[in-house]
Amino acid sequence: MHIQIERFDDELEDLIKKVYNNPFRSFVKMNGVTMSETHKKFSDAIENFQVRDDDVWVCSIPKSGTTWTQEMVWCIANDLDYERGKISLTDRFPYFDLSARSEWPAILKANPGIQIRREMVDSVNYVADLPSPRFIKTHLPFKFLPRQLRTGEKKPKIIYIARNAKDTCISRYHYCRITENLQGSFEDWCNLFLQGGVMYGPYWKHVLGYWEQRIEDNVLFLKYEDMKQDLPSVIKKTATFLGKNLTTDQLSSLTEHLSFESMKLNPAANNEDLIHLMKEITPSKFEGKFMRSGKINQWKSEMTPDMIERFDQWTRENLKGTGLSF
Ligand code: PPS
Repeated sequence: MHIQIERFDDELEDLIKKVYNNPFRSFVKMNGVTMSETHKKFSDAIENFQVRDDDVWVCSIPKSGTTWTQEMVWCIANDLDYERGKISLTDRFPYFDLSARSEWPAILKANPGIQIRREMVDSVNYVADLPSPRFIKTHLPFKFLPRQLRTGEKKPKIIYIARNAKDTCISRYHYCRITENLQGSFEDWCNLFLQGGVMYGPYWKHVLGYWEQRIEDNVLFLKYEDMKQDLPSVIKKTATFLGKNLTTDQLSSLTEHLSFESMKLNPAANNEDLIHLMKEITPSKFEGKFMRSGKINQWKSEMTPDMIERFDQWTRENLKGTGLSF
């Protein structure tokens, strides 16, 4: 994939600088997407990554329910092996592009006391070396995926999880406030999100990039809202997609295992260690948990009517004629 770097327009550049006050963050517009500058260093390795047909990929834009989907997929694919599920999800289901999103060597140099794992600095090679079947998380837009995935040369299972844009924006704001020491107001953040200045944005390009792939046999497109509304149905659909059958008892135990309350208390899946690490790297005055609210329609109480209208208008424009709705 040929990487082309362009300038952000001045207004967006200023907003990015205002909102992110993080010495370890530097964003560029790469092939039309807001990406970490670090991505450039890994783009060849990602492009040429050797995909396997028995891989299972969970893809999303951050804060769409990735962790929830990963835990669901892993449990189904591993016949509900809750004992092995006590191993951290980070190990069971590593984050493919983790090293491409942050300047880990600079972070380590500035914070010699912190524990950085190999997959943070070299996630692509780390995942490459794992035995099959590999369970792989990525936030990369479809067009940034390894060539063998994009071209269909290899056909692993790909599960994309999407969430209402307003709730995704809110969830990401709270998360980044804790882990990135965000500056600026919530309104600034929403403006940044709408303008595509939040990493991996523009938001709808990411979602639609995968939505267009849903016709492929190896792609399953899920929505957070459906998981909230009827988790057993989504579990069944995912099990069928993964070629697994669940008994009624298994379905009910997995529904319980994946409830927000259970996952919040599950140290292998609640990402508390991640929040702790990020806070060590970029101290922030804000406190909070990764498993924060787990609700739909948060926007009703968190956004002004004017902001809601702007998001809705933008959503209508972007989804017109696509067949996708939220
Ligand atoms: S990340 O950092 O991109 O991997 O984050 P991601 O996992 O995509 O999204 C985090 C949000 O998902 C919520 N979550 C859940 N909601 C309902 N039920 C369960 N079991 C669950 N697990 C995670 C999590 O709370 C974040 O949403 P918010 O709205 O912030 O609570």
